Amino acid sequence: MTFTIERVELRRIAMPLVSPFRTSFGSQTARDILLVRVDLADASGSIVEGWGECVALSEPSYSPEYVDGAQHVIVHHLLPRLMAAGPIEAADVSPALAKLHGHPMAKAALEMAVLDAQLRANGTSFATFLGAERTRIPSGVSVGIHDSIDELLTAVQGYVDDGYVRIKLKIEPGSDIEQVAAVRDLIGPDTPFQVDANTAYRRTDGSHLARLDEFHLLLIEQPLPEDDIIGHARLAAEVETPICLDESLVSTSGTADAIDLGACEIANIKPGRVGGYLEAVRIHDLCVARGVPVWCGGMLETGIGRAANAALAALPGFTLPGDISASTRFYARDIVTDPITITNGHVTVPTTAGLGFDLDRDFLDAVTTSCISIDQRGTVTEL
Ligand code: NPG
Repeated sequence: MTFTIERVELRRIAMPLVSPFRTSFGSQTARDILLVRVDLADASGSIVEGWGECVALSEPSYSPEYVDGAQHVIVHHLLPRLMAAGPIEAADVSPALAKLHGHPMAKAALEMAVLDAQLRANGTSFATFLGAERTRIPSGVSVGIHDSIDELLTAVQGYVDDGYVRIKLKIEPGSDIEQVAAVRDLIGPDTPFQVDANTAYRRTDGSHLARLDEFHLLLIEQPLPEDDIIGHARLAAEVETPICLDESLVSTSGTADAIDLGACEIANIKPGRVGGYLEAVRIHDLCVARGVPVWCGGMLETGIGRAANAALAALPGFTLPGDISASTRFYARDIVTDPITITNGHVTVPTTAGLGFDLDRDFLDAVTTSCISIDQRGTVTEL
């Protein structure tokens, strides 16, 4: 079934974080998030609404995208193409936008909104649509860089008490070996534990990173700059701990190359980074065929993206716990009435029609900072 896009709404929301989140590329205390609402009409003219969440940050610090740029490219470049494409379904979004380079997070948000609307129209859950096999998934937590080891251990202990089954620690030069040793000591030898460098190291850091081997980590995530695939392959040969790529993986073909070169022993899949959930599934399928374990990354999503990620992570190739923590890990209150929670270290995969969330409209309005509407002719109206 295909649909006509009647109207698109771009809404910005301000969401304070419960505690600052520091990575090697910066510290965040709040998220400025772009939400996309599409109103689709089916052949009989019935309208169904769908929502997507753009994971771009305020600044181009994780990748070249940033939220103001994402909004601009959607209004001025992506939507005109999409509206001109005629009746569509979610699978048509990426091909319709393929001539426009880059901007995967903006494209992903549009595809996501169409997918949500389409699934709601069909009364199908995202998990069913994907062929997800599990009803619950293990939940990992991502722990930021802390000023002192005492503060770090207090934070980690809190997450262990919350039940998280896997700890991921952000590292950077000067905040790595000692911190990893202290956390390993606290959580014991059996708790799954991994680190994430967000590109903070250089090729010459191989022998330093090999010092992490003794802590039996699941993986070292993205130690080198995203374009340094050969460097990651060399590092994978030098370090026993498996090398996992995040920022480097932006497409199925690029992931295949990284695997072939020996640079990607484990893959972090983030739908926003690769241009959408449908490309994420293709990367998952490739990794399964190549025997590469995958896990689902997170971008501090609200209940919209968190619900969709939980369904994606229920696919069989996601054999490692993902960064799909409870909504309360980052937000005191979510914009959905059914926020993701964890029970015995696991998240229940949503089963409702659509991507699997129900908006809390009053709270959504309360956190909205701006809202525009775009009609089929491209006319923009401030709401
Ligand atoms: O649980 O949503 C989460 C956060 C997981 O650490 C996390 N994300 O580099 O993977 C990352 C990091 C990130 C967050 C990157 C926000 C970019 C933006």
